[in-house]
Amino acid sequence: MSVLDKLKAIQESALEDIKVIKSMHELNDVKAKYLGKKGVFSDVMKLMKDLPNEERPSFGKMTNETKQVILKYIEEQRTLIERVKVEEQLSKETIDVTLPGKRMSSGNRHLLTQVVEELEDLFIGMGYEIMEGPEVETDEYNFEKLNLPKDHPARDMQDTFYITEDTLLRTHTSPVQIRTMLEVGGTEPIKILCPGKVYRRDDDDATHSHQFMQIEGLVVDETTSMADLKGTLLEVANKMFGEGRDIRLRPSYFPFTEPSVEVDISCHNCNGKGCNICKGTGWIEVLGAGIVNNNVLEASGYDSTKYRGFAFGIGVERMAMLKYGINDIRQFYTNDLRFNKQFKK
Ligand code: 2U9
Repeated sequence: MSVLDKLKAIQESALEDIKVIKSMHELNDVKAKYLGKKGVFSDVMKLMKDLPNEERPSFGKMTNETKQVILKYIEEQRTLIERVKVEEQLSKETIDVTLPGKRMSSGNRHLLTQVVEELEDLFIGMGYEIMEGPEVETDEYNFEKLNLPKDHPARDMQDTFYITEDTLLRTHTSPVQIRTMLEVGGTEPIKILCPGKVYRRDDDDATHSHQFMQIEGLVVDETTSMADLKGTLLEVANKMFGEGRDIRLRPSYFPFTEPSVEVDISCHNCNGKGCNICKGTGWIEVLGAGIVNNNVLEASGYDSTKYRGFAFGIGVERMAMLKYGINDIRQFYTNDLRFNKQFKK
């Protein structure tokens, strides 16, 4: 067999091998078989030494041309394998537009979060700053500086979760106001809203929970008065329970405010006529408030002959229950989606 015939035979057998290949790794094997270092051509090159000198250049040229042709076959087959793979994938991924769609369910904010955010927006609109603080507090910030001396009944072990003799789970967000007053150092006015979780040693039932959300507000400046407090709370009543609400203040007692008031809103359900929500009175009690007790101002570095303040406290669950007609506070904490999803906006 002439050298030329031998090269032709190699080329043909390579073509036979290559055209049936279906995977990349087989193709790489065949490439190594023909063009690799120990491949078929390494044997061919050995023939060179038996050739007369003048035939060697043309033999070399022919060998290279054959190699190029085989490489071309390999590359063509590679393209073909890739195309088949893409086509297979495309046919597998075809979308059947006639299939019924899957309903995507989206979540929503918890009702308590919604009510807190609604109140925050309202107060930010009136120039308040939102302040937060720790839930584990000292007895001093939670009680002492709020005019609740050591023998005050509210400090009772029955009502408060004590951690040590001096540390406890805060029973209201008022220590956040104390911390702010101390930070400002009695030199500047304050206008803050303090939302957060608070804890009391209550037995849980439809209207009580050992943990609940409070929002307290505090304004301290040189001129503020009961009239400002009343105007602010009227705004809250109208924004939270609908335009046309009225409020009334009844005398009350809190150690941290003097005078203190309990605030009723005219019933949004019956417009004051009397219904089951307002128990026939036309009024609903929604929050407590008052003028900051001078002892409280002084205990946190404010000169009570120069500064005055008003403060209020809102139980967020109670406000949400009244607004949305919810009759059991435990609904807020059980994470029953049938409840939670009713408040999707
Ligand atoms: C400072 C001074 C005064 C906050 C106040 C109330 C009245 C009040 C209740 C509402 C429902 C608690 O969640 S509730 O049970 N709160 O009635 N809170 S005045 O007075 C302060 C707070 C901080 C420095």
